[in-house]
Amino acid sequence: MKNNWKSMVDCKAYETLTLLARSPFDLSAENALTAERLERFHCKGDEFDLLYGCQRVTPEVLDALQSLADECKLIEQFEHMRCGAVMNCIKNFPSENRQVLHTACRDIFSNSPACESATEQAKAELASLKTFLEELDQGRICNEQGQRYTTLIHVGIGGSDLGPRSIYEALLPFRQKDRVVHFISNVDPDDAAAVLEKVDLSRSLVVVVSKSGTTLETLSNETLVRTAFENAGLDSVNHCVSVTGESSPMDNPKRYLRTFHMYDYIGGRFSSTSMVGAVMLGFALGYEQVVDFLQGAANGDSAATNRDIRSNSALLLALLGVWNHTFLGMPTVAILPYSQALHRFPAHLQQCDMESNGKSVQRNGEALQIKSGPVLWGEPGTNGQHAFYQLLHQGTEKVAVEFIGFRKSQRGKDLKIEGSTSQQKLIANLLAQSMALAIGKDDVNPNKRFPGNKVNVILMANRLTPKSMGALLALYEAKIVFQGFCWNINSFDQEGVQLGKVLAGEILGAMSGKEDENHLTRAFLSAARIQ
Ligand code: G6Q
Repeated sequence: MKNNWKSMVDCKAYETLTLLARSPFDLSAENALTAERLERFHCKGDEFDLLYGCQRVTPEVLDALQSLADECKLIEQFEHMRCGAVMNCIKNFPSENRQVLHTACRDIFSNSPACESATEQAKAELASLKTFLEELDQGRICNEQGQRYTTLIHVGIGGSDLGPRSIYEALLPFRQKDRVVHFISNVDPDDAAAVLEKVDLSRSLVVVVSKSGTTLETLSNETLVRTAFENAGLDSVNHCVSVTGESSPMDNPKRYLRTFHMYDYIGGRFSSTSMVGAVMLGFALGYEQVVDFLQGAANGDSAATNRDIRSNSALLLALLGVWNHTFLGMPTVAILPYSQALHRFPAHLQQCDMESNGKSVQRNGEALQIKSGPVLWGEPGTNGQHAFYQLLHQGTEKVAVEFIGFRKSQRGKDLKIEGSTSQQKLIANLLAQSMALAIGKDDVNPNKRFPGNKVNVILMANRLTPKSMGALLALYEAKIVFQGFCWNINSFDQEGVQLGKVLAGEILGAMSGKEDENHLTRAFLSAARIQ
């Protein structure tokens, strides 16, 4: 990449939007929300429809957002990314300098993939996964007693944990009989101990996932797990597979039964559709379901290349986010899935979004003059309603809300109680919250007044399946990438996590007596009463 993409502040549309933001549409005005508005501000997607009538936008604002997308060449940049341009870089400064090709992992259905070489690598890894899964199914890979493996322990952290874990949780009903996955991520020894206490090691496989093969937490947890195998009289090599970068310290056939590769052009937090997620999902759900998941994501990527913002939900969601954050000054976004299965999805998006767009340097190396990514957080509804929705409705912080819902329940086990099923109650609550946030309610008692005008969107699909999960993941990944392009930041590195790692190393050195304590290390250890 030449690093000469335009920042949105240099666009004509930026001025137009700044002006329009002085008097945004008032959702709380009488009859502001009409059937016509809700129909009109509705973007139909392959899996998810995006309902955005409860945004403070008018056709004029949408036209200006379209101009912004065109002037910033958002689609061209997305296409460049998919084709293998080096976009993970900062001009004139040392940086990771890498391609950004997570989309290649699922671009396996097209006869002309955007980046053929990367897709070939993805296909080769998938073929090797398929063989591995067949060997497991047929019992050709089995334990010391010839029994099949029923449990997988997934060891990894950050991008090597959050996405896969949230997707596994989301797709539990699609699990194969007698297959279960447990995750260990935190270096807190209690995390590993809690998992090791509940599994039958003799029937357990372990997948150690680390792109670098050097992550402290993952290596420590791997050692804890391997020690548990050795203590149980089992050879850990027979039970461990790895997912790692080629020629990393974990790319070692002497230590692992099998190794699957991920490549430096796939960022950790964007790696769920690579072997990072696929090995675990393949074990749990079977190969065909992995293919469905990838198909959903591939369809999502293709849909994200549409230039018309009104027909491209990922791009539209990104631009509405920019409108809310940059122009209307909303500092946070709440992701509120009305689906218990998605209970870890906000945690995954927290990383994917905030590690990508929590930046203050532009791609040209200059300081950013506007705000970059918002704070993201969230919990499933309706639990959240009984927790923090008070602040959404009557607090002083402005929160942009993204609801996610499904017309049908995932497991189909429901009952009509007092005239409605639980799924109907769930959906009724979602729609009611969207409406209440937008229109508000006046009252003579100020404490019972709802100001309204609180922006929200609804992403609505039929049912949470491997395919719709893949689509949802790709939609959010594309949203994050588009926003990074708008703000002219490099969404693909994470230098901000380095300093803490270095200092933790120094403190550990001092604690084990290997390094002299510097005065600050000593002060912190002493204040915390750590010997
Ligand atoms: C994600 C980050 C980070 C990474 C973890 C684990 O984009 O790079 O969260 O995934 O630090 O790294 P390894 O996979 O190298 O162990």
